[in-house]
Amino acid sequence: MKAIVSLGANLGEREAALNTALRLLDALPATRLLRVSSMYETEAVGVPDSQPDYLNCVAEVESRFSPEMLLGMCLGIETSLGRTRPGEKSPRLIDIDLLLCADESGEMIRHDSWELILPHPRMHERLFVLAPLKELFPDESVFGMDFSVAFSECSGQRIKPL
Ligand code: PH2
Ligand code: MG
Ligand code: MG
Repeated sequence: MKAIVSLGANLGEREAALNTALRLLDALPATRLLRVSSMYETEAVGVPDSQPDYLNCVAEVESRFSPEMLLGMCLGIETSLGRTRPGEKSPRLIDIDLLLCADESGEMIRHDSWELILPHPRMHERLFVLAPLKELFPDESVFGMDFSVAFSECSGQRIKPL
């Protein structure tokens, strides 16, 4: 399958954390990194308090694992980079989320379990996801899902390429 992964960090050495996470993703068994967007400095979106800016990027990955298995391995990479979980929306050293997956025929995979919802339910509200995604998919469509309207509707969020 193919997966679109979102990476973010707003604590510590953010750029190093994203680069290490990307390297570890590519080093997972039966998994390889296909493409990575630029990095963007972004305002923290949807958090209750004021937080440091994030560094964000998205990547396209190919994997023989299921979405849930791949997510489990992403969480393992987060832990290996020192991620702790003091609260749900607290600042973090690294966050790796699955946004979208497609099966071997390119068909988008829908999934809804306690651990994982695909497509990611909040991706449409987040310029820090959609701007790097547009870099990889310039026609604003990924796995048959059009994100052009969503992209134009969240254009107010502060974001700048690194
Ligand atoms: N992640 C969140 C909440 N808010 N804001 C930005 N800019 N970037 C993120 O990666 C991010 C966020 C929850 O994971
Ligand atoms: Mg997240
Ligand atoms: Mg996460």
